[in-house]
Amino acid sequence: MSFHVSYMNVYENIAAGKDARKAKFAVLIDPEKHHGRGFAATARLADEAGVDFLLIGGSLLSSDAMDNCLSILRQETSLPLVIFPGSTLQVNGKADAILLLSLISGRNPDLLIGNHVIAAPYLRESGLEIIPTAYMLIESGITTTALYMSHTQPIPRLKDDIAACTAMAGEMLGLKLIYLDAGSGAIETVPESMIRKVRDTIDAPIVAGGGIRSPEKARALVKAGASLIVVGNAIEQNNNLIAKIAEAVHQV
Ligand code: 1GP
Repeated sequence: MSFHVSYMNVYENIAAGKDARKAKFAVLIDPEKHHGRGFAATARLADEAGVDFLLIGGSLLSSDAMDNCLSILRQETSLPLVIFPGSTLQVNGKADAILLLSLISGRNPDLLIGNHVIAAPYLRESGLEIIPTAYMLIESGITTTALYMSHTQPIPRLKDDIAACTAMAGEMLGLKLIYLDAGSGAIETVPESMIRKVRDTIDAPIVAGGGIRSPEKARALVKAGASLIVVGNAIEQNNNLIAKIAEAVHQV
Protein backbone atom coordinates (compact mmCIF):
# COMPACT_ATOMS: atom_id res chain seq x y z
CA MET A 1 0.00 0.00 0.00
CA SER A 2 1.42 3.36 -0.96
CA PHE A 3 1.79 6.31 1.37
CA HIS A 4 -0.75 9.02 1.10
CA VAL A 5 -1.67 11.81 3.43
CA SER A 6 -4.73 11.19 5.58
CA TYR A 7 -4.45 14.15 7.93
CA MET A 8 -4.30 16.85 5.26
CA ASN A 9 -6.95 17.64 2.73
CA VAL A 10 -6.19 17.44 -0.97
CA TYR A 11 -5.50 21.13 -1.55
CA GLU A 12 -3.26 21.43 1.53
CA ASN A 13 -1.37 18.39 0.33
CA ILE A 14 -0.68 19.99 -3.06
CA ALA A 15 0.23 23.35 -1.50
CA ALA A 16 2.55 21.68 1.03
CA GLY A 17 4.19 19.83 -1.86
CA LYS A 18 4.75 23.12 -3.67
CA ASP A 19 6.35 24.67 -0.57
CA ALA A 20 8.59 21.62 -0.12
CA ARG A 21 9.37 21.51 -3.86
CA LYS A 22 7.91 18.03 -4.06
CA ALA A 23 5.52 17.74 -6.97
CA LYS A 24 2.51 15.42 -6.97
CA PHE A 25 1.22 13.05 -9.61
CA ALA A 26 -2.44 12.36 -10.38
CA VAL A 27 -3.79 9.71 -12.74
CA LEU A 28 -6.91 10.82 -14.61
CA ILE A 29 -9.55 8.14 -15.00
CA ASP A 30 -12.34 8.60 -17.53
CA PRO A 31 -14.61 5.60 -16.81
CA GLU A 32 -16.18 5.79 -20.27
CA LYS A 33 -12.85 5.12 -21.91
CA HIS A 34 -12.05 1.91 -20.02
CA HIS A 35 -13.46 -1.45 -20.99
CA GLY A 36 -15.40 -3.11 -18.19
CA ARG A 37 -13.71 -2.50 -14.86
CA GLY A 38 -10.35 -1.63 -16.46
CA PHE A 39 -10.09 1.47 -14.31
CA ALA A 40 -10.01 -0.72 -11.19
CA ALA A 41 -6.74 -2.26 -12.36
CA THR A 42 -5.39 1.21 -13.10
CA ALA A 43 -6.30 2.30 -9.57
CA ARG A 44 -4.50 -0.67 -8.01
CA LEU A 45 -1.36 0.06 -10.05
CA ALA A 46 -1.58 3.73 -9.06
CA ASP A 47 -1.76 2.73 -5.41
CA GLU A 48 1.33 0.52 -5.73
CA ALA A 49 3.26 3.20 -7.62
CA GLY A 50 2.74 5.89 -4.97
CA VAL A 51 0.50 8.08 -7.12
CA ASP A 52 -0.86 10.93 -4.99
CA PHE A 53 -4.46 11.25 -6.22
CA LEU A 54 -6.91 9.88 -8.72
CA LEU A 55 -8.84 12.41 -10.79
CA ILE A 56 -12.12 11.10 -12.13
CA GLY A 57 -14.09 12.79 -14.88
CA GLY A 58 -14.70 13.19 -18.59
CA SER A 59 -16.44 15.48 -21.02
CA LEU A 60 -19.17 12.97 -21.88
CA LEU A 61 -19.52 11.06 -18.61
CA SER A 62 -23.00 10.35 -17.20
CA SER A 63 -23.85 10.62 -13.50
CA ASP A 64 -24.51 6.84 -13.34
CA ALA A 65 -21.10 6.03 -14.80
CA MET A 66 -19.46 8.41 -12.33
CA ASP A 67 -21.33 6.87 -9.39
CA ASN A 68 -20.50 3.32 -10.45
CA CYS A 69 -16.83 4.19 -10.99
CA LEU A 70 -16.50 5.86 -7.58
CA SER A 71 -18.12 2.87 -5.84
CA ILE A 72 -15.64 0.49 -7.46
CA LEU A 73 -12.63 2.73 -6.83
CA ARG A 74 -13.57 2.97 -3.14
CA GLN A 75 -13.18 -0.80 -2.91
CA GLU A 76 -9.94 -0.95 -4.89
CA THR A 77 -7.86 1.88 -3.48
CA SER A 78 -7.43 4.19 -0.52
CA LEU A 79 -6.04 6.99 -2.70
CA PRO A 80 -7.94 10.30 -2.47
CA LEU A 81 -10.59 10.48 -5.21
CA VAL A 82 -10.91 13.91 -6.79
CA ILE A 83 -13.65 14.77 -9.28
CA PHE A 84 -12.49 16.63 -12.40
CA PRO A 85 -15.96 17.50 -13.63
CA GLY A 86 -16.92 17.65 -17.27
CA SER A 87 -20.42 18.79 -16.29
CA THR A 88 -22.65 19.50 -13.29
CA LEU A 89 -23.95 15.91 -13.56
CA GLN A 90 -20.65 14.66 -12.22
CA VAL A 91 -20.96 16.09 -8.68
CA ASN A 92 -20.94 13.05 -6.38
CA GLY A 93 -20.39 12.79 -2.62
CA LYS A 94 -18.64 9.41 -2.89
CA ALA A 95 -15.43 11.23 -3.86
CA ASP A 96 -13.19 13.14 -1.44
CA ALA A 97 -12.82 16.41 -3.31
CA ILE A 98 -13.77 18.24 -6.48
CA LEU A 99 -11.93 20.74 -8.64
CA LEU A 100 -14.47 23.55 -8.96
CA LEU A 101 -13.36 24.67 -12.40
CA SER A 102 -13.79 28.18 -13.65
CA LEU A 103 -12.71 28.27 -17.30
CA ILE A 104 -10.93 31.61 -17.16
CA SER A 105 -9.15 31.21 -20.51
CA GLY A 106 -12.58 31.41 -22.17
CA ARG A 107 -15.48 33.80 -22.20
CA ASN A 108 -18.33 31.33 -21.83
CA PRO A 109 -20.43 32.61 -18.90
CA ASP A 110 -21.84 29.16 -18.10
CA LEU A 111 -18.33 27.84 -17.48
CA LEU A 112 -17.27 30.94 -15.57
CA ILE A 113 -20.24 31.10 -13.16
CA GLY A 114 -23.52 29.73 -14.60
CA ASN A 115 -22.96 26.03 -13.91
CA HIS A 116 -21.54 26.88 -10.50
CA VAL A 117 -24.81 28.52 -9.50
CA ILE A 118 -26.73 25.39 -10.55
CA ALA A 119 -24.30 23.08 -8.76
CA ALA A 120 -23.80 25.13 -5.57
CA PRO A 121 -26.55 23.53 -3.40
CA TYR A 122 -25.51 20.03 -4.49
CA LEU A 123 -21.87 20.82 -3.79
CA ARG A 124 -22.70 22.05 -0.31
CA GLU A 125 -24.78 18.97 0.43
CA SER A 126 -22.15 16.60 -0.96
CA GLY A 127 -19.63 17.21 1.81
CA LEU A 128 -16.86 17.25 -0.81
CA GLU A 129 -13.72 19.29 -0.28
CA ILE A 130 -14.15 22.06 -2.85
CA ILE A 131 -11.01 23.31 -4.58
CA PRO A 132 -11.64 26.54 -6.53
CA THR A 133 -9.58 26.08 -9.67
CA ALA A 134 -8.59 28.50 -12.42
CA TYR A 135 -8.91 26.32 -15.48
CA MET A 136 -6.98 27.45 -18.56
CA LEU A 137 -7.07 25.66 -21.90
CA ILE A 138 -3.88 26.11 -23.91
CA GLU A 139 -3.61 25.69 -27.69
CA SER A 140 -2.22 22.24 -28.32
CA GLY A 141 -2.19 21.38 -32.01
CA ILE A 142 -5.71 19.89 -32.25
CA THR A 143 -9.28 20.75 -31.31
CA THR A 144 -9.52 18.78 -28.08
CA THR A 145 -12.84 17.58 -26.69
CA ALA A 146 -12.66 20.13 -23.87
CA LEU A 147 -12.18 22.92 -26.36
CA TYR A 148 -15.02 21.81 -28.61
CA MET A 149 -17.44 21.20 -25.75
CA SER A 150 -16.64 24.48 -24.02
CA HIS A 151 -17.21 26.73 -27.08
CA THR A 152 -14.11 28.69 -26.15
CA GLN A 153 -10.80 29.68 -27.67
CA PRO A 154 -7.60 28.42 -26.05
CA ILE A 155 -4.74 30.68 -25.03
CA PRO A 156 -2.26 30.71 -27.97
CA ARG A 157 0.68 28.49 -27.08
CA LEU A 158 3.28 31.14 -27.86
CA LYS A 159 1.61 33.80 -25.68
CA ASP A 160 3.15 33.21 -22.28
CA ASP A 161 2.24 36.73 -21.21
CA ILE A 162 -1.49 36.17 -21.80
CA ALA A 163 -1.28 32.98 -19.73
CA ALA A 164 0.55 34.83 -16.94
CA CYS A 165 -1.99 37.68 -16.82
CA THR A 166 -4.89 35.22 -16.91
CA ALA A 167 -3.38 33.23 -14.05
CA MET A 168 -2.75 36.45 -12.14
CA ALA A 169 -6.40 37.46 -12.51
CA GLY A 170 -7.50 33.99 -11.41
CA GLU A 171 -5.37 34.19 -8.30
CA MET A 172 -6.68 37.69 -7.51
CA LEU A 173 -10.22 36.32 -7.78
CA GLY A 174 -9.32 33.85 -5.04
CA LEU A 175 -8.93 30.69 -7.13
CA LYS A 176 -6.52 28.35 -5.35
CA LEU A 177 -5.10 26.16 -8.12
CA ILE A 178 -4.05 27.20 -11.62
CA TYR A 179 -4.67 24.33 -14.04
CA LEU A 180 -2.88 24.73 -17.40
CA ASP A 181 -4.43 22.10 -19.64
CA ALA A 182 -3.51 21.35 -23.24
CA GLY A 183 -6.61 19.09 -23.24
CA SER A 184 -6.93 15.34 -23.22
CA GLY A 185 -5.02 13.71 -26.07
CA ALA A 186 -3.25 16.95 -26.99
CA ILE A 187 -0.52 16.66 -29.60
CA GLU A 188 1.69 19.10 -27.72
CA THR A 189 1.77 19.66 -23.97
CA VAL A 190 1.63 23.07 -22.33
CA PRO A 191 4.97 24.75 -23.20
CA GLU A 192 7.60 24.73 -20.45
CA SER A 193 8.23 28.44 -21.01
CA MET A 194 4.56 29.17 -20.27
CA ILE A 195 4.66 27.21 -17.01
CA ARG A 196 7.85 29.05 -16.00
CA LYS A 197 6.29 32.42 -16.78
CA VAL A 198 3.14 31.61 -14.76
CA ARG A 199 5.25 30.24 -11.90
CA ASP A 200 7.22 33.49 -11.79
CA THR A 201 3.99 35.52 -11.73
CA ILE A 202 1.79 33.85 -9.10
CA ASP A 203 2.04 31.90 -5.82
CA ALA A 204 -0.79 29.41 -6.32
CA PRO A 205 0.24 25.83 -7.17
CA ILE A 206 0.23 25.02 -10.89
CA VAL A 207 -1.36 21.89 -12.34
CA ALA A 208 -0.15 20.78 -15.78
CA GLY A 209 -1.92 18.23 -17.98
CA GLY A 210 -2.81 17.26 -21.50
CA GLY A 211 -0.68 15.22 -23.90
CA ILE A 212 1.94 14.09 -21.38
CA ARG A 213 3.18 10.71 -22.63
CA SER A 214 6.60 10.16 -21.08
CA PRO A 215 8.42 10.39 -17.75
CA GLU A 216 10.87 12.80 -19.38
CA LYS A 217 8.13 15.23 -20.34
CA ALA A 218 6.53 15.00 -16.89
CA ARG A 219 9.89 15.72 -15.28
CA ALA A 220 10.49 18.72 -17.56
CA LEU A 221 7.11 20.23 -16.68
CA VAL A 222 7.81 19.82 -12.95
CA LYS A 223 11.20 21.47 -13.42
CA ALA A 224 9.44 24.34 -15.19
CA GLY A 225 7.23 24.87 -12.12
CA ALA A 226 4.25 22.49 -12.11
CA SER A 227 3.27 21.24 -8.63
CA LEU A 228 0.85 18.60 -9.91
CA ILE A 229 1.12 16.54 -13.09
CA VAL A 230 -2.02 14.93 -14.56
CA VAL A 231 -1.88 12.05 -17.06
CA GLY A 232 -4.87 10.25 -18.57
CA ASN A 233 -4.68 9.03 -22.17
CA ALA A 234 -1.13 7.72 -22.17
CA ILE A 235 -1.88 5.58 -19.11
CA GLU A 236 -5.09 4.24 -20.65
CA GLN A 237 -2.90 2.99 -23.50
CA ASN A 238 -0.04 1.73 -21.34
CA ASN A 239 -0.48 1.04 -17.63
CA ASN A 240 3.27 0.50 -17.23
CA LEU A 241 3.77 4.25 -17.50
CA ILE A 242 2.15 4.83 -14.10
CA ALA A 243 5.15 3.74 -12.04
CA LYS A 244 7.65 5.37 -14.42
CA ILE A 245 5.95 8.76 -14.41
CA ALA A 246 5.34 8.60 -10.64
CA GLU A 247 9.05 8.02 -10.11
CA ALA A 248 10.02 10.82 -12.51
CA VAL A 249 7.68 13.36 -10.88
CA HIS A 250 8.61 12.46 -7.31
CA GLN A 251 12.35 12.48 -7.97
CA VAL A 252 12.62 16.02 -9.33
C1 1GP B 1 -6.92 16.44 -19.68
O1 1GP B 1 -5.06 17.14 -18.43
C2 1GP B 1 -5.86 16.05 -18.72
O2 1GP B 1 -7.81 17.33 -19.14
C3 1GP B 1 -5.11 14.84 -19.15
O3 1GP B 1 -4.79 14.82 -20.53
O4 1GP B 1 -5.50 12.55 -21.26
O5 1GP B 1 -3.84 13.86 -22.61
O6 1GP B 1 -3.20 12.88 -20.41
P1 1GP B 1 -4.29 13.46 -21.23
